[in-house]
Amino acid sequence: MKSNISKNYLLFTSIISLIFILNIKCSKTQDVVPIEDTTTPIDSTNNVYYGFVLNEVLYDPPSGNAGDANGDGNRDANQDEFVEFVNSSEYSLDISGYKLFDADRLVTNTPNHEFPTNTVLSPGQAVVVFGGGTPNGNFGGSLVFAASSQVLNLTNDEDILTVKNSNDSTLFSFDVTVLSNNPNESYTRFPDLHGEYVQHNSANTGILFSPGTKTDGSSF
Ligand SMILES: [Ca+2]
Ligand SMILES: [Ca+2]
Ligand SMILES: [Ca+2]
Ligand SMILES: [Ca+2]
Repeated sequence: MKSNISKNYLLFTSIISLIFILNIKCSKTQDVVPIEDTTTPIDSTNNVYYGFVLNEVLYDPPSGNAGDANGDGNRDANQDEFVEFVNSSEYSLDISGYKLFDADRLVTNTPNHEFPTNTVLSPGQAVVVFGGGTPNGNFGGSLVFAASSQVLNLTNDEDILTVKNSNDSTLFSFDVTVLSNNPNESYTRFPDLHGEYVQHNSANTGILFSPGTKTDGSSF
């Protein structure tokens, strides 16, 4: 009888422990998990990382008012550049300490942008980093930053954007060079998140970029 009680008690505590462990695992934020090699240029779909997708890049803001991507009323070739990432996972994603570099800054290991502490992306949420200025708008409810160094410096004719995590491991890079035809619009994955990179206007006619939203202007 005593033995049965012990067995039942052991079974009970084991189940409780298992539930506890599973619960911790589910509520925890998840690190980015590479699902493919990402050394290939951006004209390939290989550089998709589970949970942190580079969905859109504007390295060549259109001239004139049409190029005021950050919505601050001033078109600036550097300030209106942006990159858009999306948490495509079902977990919250802590990107604190993630860093963005252009080719020059990678050499000197001084990031163009470093996400501040407590930067957490909800499942499905986007984050946009502009080159600078004072971003003004809703941007689909995404997190919005101006680059911490005040410039992304994505050189139009030849450059590489590199993304590192908080451990300074390279997650992936985006090679502008293969697309360096002065598009005066962004490159976006189309369909969003999973497609190849295309010029934005070919995904949504007349719309040159969509910081924080899908190509059709809806929220992620
Ligand atoms: Ca540029
Ligand atoms: Ca602007
Ligand atoms: Ca550059
Ligand atoms: Ca977009």
